[in-house]
Amino acid sequence: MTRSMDLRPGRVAPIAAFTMVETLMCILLVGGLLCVALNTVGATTVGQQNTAERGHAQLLAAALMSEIMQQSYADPDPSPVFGREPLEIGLSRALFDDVDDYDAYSDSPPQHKNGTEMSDQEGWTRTVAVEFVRPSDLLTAVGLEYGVKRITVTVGRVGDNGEIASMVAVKTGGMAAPGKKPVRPTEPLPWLREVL
Ligand SMILES: [Ca+2]
Ligand SMILES: [Ca+2]
Repeated sequence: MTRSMDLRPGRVAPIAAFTMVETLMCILLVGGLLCVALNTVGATTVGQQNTAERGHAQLLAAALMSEIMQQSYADPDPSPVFGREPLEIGLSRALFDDVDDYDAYSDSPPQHKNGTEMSDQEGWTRTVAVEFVRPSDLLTAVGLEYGVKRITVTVGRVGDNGEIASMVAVKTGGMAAPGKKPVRPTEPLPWLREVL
């Protein structure tokens, strides 16, 4: 941009201006900065949406887990089974009264316990898995009962294979509802072992 100016009398001083190359360089520079800014804004927006989705999914999982944890460890019927007892098979959870009734349960959109759909929850789905675990190893599902059931609630979007949020809790035979005979663990629970 620096040029020598002809200041002799009668000469008209040239007007300072950008060359075509300088103009193109400015356009490229501004365009590049604009792209970076838009990408940053886009990434921030997507991050906020993901955080909001995850928080919503966690609330849906917590609502169902809270309901499950209020149930008995085992059905009070004389012949309880793992899963739903015969009279509890239906479209809603209204008759569920022990934690393993919820095994393989799913709802989409999420429902209240009486079977009514939650408002404005279209597109969400919840699934439940209930498994036996050993008191000494809550991470590994086993085929025999040791007095501990692990409950996993998973929440996701319909059509998506991945989960957005999940929640895990355990229920022991010592947590039976009032009037229900507790199932005695066949080995001490880890925290009981430390106390004893
Ligand atoms: Ca049951
Ligand atoms: Ca039951």
